[in-house]
Amino acid sequence: MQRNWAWLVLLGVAACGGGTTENNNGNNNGNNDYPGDPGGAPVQAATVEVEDNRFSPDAVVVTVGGTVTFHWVGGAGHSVTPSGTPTFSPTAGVSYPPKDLTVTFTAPGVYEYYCTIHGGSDGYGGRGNMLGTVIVR
Ligand SMILES: [Cu+2]
Repeated sequence: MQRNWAWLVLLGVAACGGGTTENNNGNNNGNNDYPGDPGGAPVQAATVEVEDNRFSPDAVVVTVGGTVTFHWVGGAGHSVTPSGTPTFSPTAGVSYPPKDLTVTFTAPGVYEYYCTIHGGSDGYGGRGNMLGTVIVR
């Protein structure tokens, strides 16, 4: 009986723990999970490709005052829309290549965003296909 309980605890951790820690960049069909902190040193300037239908990479880490440039490469339309707090600007409505959007992040935080077409129906929290995170530290 003791062993059975241990297995249940392990299963519970596996089922609940992935949402906030894993980074699913290996999923080519979308960013279905919460894009977690990829770790590593923050960079001054990061680029995120806006693809069909994912942000790649779906999580970047930049310095305070650093920039993220979103670069549209997909054939379908995609937006870069902040979700929740903190927010950021400028943003981009549904757009097509050739387009670049550069955002400067002036305060530390975890900035969540999504595509209004391919993200969750209720934004970032819906865990739709196109979710991204900018971590500023
Ligand atoms: Cu999209």
